[in-house]
This record gives sequence, structure tokens and C-alpha cells, in this order.
Amino acid sequence: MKALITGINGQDGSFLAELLLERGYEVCGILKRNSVAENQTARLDDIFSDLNLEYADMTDMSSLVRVLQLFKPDEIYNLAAQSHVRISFDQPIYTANVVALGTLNLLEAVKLTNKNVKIYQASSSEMFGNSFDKDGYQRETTPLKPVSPYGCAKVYAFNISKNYRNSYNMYVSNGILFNHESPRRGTNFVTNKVVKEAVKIKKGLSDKLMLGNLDATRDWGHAKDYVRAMVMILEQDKPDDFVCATGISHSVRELCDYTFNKLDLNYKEYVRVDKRFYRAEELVHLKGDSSKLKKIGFELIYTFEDMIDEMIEHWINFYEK
Ligand code: NAP
Ligand code: F7E
Repeated sequence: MKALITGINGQDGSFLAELLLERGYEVCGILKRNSVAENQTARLDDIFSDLNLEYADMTDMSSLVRVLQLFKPDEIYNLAAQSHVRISFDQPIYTANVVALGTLNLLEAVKLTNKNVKIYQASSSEMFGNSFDKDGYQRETTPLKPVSPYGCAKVYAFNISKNYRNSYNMYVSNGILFNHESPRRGTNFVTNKVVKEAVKIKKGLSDKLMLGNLDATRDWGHAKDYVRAMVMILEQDKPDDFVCATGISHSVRELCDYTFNKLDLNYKEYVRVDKRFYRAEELVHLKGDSSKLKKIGFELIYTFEDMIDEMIEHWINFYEK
């Protein structure tokens, strides 16, 4: 089996590439042009020689057609995105071009080259916005009311994926994934920012941590668990859409409390609120119901605490080196 991963050098793309190689897949990926190529492939260092990598960009459909004709994949995991929600307020048009129109470019490229490829679309809990069911959970049937340019672009990608599934009989499935993290998470996302900065404070390398909304809650899982869900979703005979979440929600304040406590520190002495890290419209609460995914056999391995502990260990090792 041959899989093409867009966003292969991102957090999820790198874990997914490792998992698919372990399962005997031939793995191909696209990289967008970057001025310092070495930095861009840091997450792929351990598997670099096992991958087929080509330059292409989600905003350039001709480059996607070229790659599809070259690799002839059986499966595509569409993970490429400008994935930072706050930055999507600064760069809304770029975000829409990559996330929304980029997905359309890929679907069209597949339709024109080989319609029989199976496609996984990286949909997001950010699509729900501040919408949740009476029991406080978001699930596949919860109305989508996005509150960020990123969320709006992901809703377009979600809808157009289902439209291609229904109109052209293409196999396109959505994983509606809630926040998932790891030591490979970008350090401008809140979990890795908090853990990295708390370790720096512990080591005497810093004395303050500036954050935005401490009361927002998120359902945080581990990226390694969630890439297993992606593969499981494409293993189904028929295309469908699945929520992937832990069902447990923590506030940013609780994340700080847990992390600083683990380092024998009191977060209240170091954390300061800085309005620069607020969003123009906030998504306040996320908690997902993964019952549908569990019915096809999905189980979590990591807890929130395991994941944060792993991230703390990563940054301690990093600063000790
Ligand atoms: P990430 O670390 O930000 O990775 C995004 C990837 O997309 C990077 O490889 C990036 O390349 C690539 N990319 C960006 N713009 C591109 C373009 N124009 N053409 C080609 N590639 C481009 O994100 P992630 O956390 O792995 O998430 C993977 C996917 O799942 C994304 O679509 C994200 O929106 C979605 N998602 C993530 C979460 C989460 O909590 N992690 C939850 C739900 C959904 P460069 O690094 O070179 O820019
Ligand atoms: O923020 C609050 C912030 O940037 C989480 C992406 O992977 O998950 C991710 O989006 C929460 C928010 O993730 C800071 O306001 C407080 O309430 O880590 P984040 P996100 O916005 O939830 C979804 C599912 C995706 O699909 C996205 O691609 O933390 N927060 N203070 C902060 N957030 C950041 N980044 N930085 C702060 O200083």
C-alpha cells in the first residue's frame, strides 16, 4: 500500500508516517518550499531515508496533480494546514487558501487523476465553535458554529469533502479530532508552551510565563493515539465521519497547575495574563464524545497526565543536553 501525507513534517504527519512505515506502507509526502530546508524536516530525522518527499503546495493544484501522477497513492491523509487558531485571525485569507481551497484543490486533483483513492480529511473540533449538546459534549451531530477564520475554513473543507463523497462517489472520510499534543507539538500551542516555559523557570532560565485565556477548557489527547484513529477510519469499508476525543476536559489554568506542581512550583507565582494571546472571538469549551469511533474498535492508550509527564521529560532532557 502507498500512502501520501500532506503536512508530513507537522506533528501528526511525522507520527503518522512512522506508524504507516511500521505497518509496511510505502510513504510519500509533500513539503512546501521553506528557506531553511533542514529546519523543516526536523520531525522526520529518524525516518528521512525511508520517505519519498516532493515539493508541492496545497495552494498550487498543478503541484498536487504532479505528485499524484508521480506517486499513484492508494490512500491520502490530508493533514496540511495553517493550523494555529490565533494566527488565523492575523492571516485569514492565507488560512482559507490553504485549509479550505487547498482541500478543494486536492479533491479536484484526485477526481481528475484517480477517483478510487481513499482520502482522510483532517477536520477539527474548532468547527464546533461555542456549540455543544445539552449534556456538554460535542459529537458528529452537534451543529457547527465556528468562531475563528481557521474554524470557518475547516467547516468549508469538511462540507466540500462530504460533497465530493456524495456527488462523485469518492471515498472521503473526516476525522473530527479534538486537541492532541506531544513533545513534537509547535511551542506556540498552549500545552507545549506551558511545559517548555515551566521547565525553563525550574532551570532558572526564565522567571515568567505570559498566557492568554486561562479559563478556556480543552479536551486534550495524545497525537500518537490520534494518528491510530486516522488509520482506523480509512480501514472502514465505507467512508464516514468520526469524532476523536478523550471525553475529559481541562482548563488552561488546570494545565498550568498540573505542570508547575510536577516541577514543585506554584504556577500562581509565575503565570501572567497578556491580552496579546487572547483571540478576537474565543472558543470557551471543548469536550468530545467518541462513542462512534469506539464502536469501530478505537481505544486510547495515553491519559492527559501521561502526555504532560512525557512532555516535561522531553524539555528537561532538552535543557540538560
Ligand atoms: P502542524 O504541526 O501545524 O502541521 C501542519 C503541516 O501542514 C506542516 O507540515 C506544514 O508545513 C504543512 N503546511 C502548511 N501549509 C501548507 C501548504 N500551503 N502546503 C503544504 N503543506 C502545508 O499541525 P498538526 O497538529 O500536525 O495537525 C495536522 C492536521 O490536523 C492539520 O490539518 C490541523 O489543522 C488538523 N488538526 C489538528 C489538531 C491538533 O490538535 N493537533 C486537531 C484537529 C485537527 P510547514 O511546517 O513546512 O509549514
Ligand atoms: O489553544 C488558550 C487558547 O493554541 C488552546 C490547533 O491544533 O486545536 C488547536 O487549536 C487554548 C485556547 O489550541 C494561550 O485561547 C491561553 O483556548 O493550544 P491552542 P487551539 O486554539 O484549541 C484545534 C482542535 C485545532 O484544530 C487547531 O489546529 O489555550 N491559551 N493562553 C493559549 N493558547 C496559545 N496558543 N497560547 C497562549 O499563550
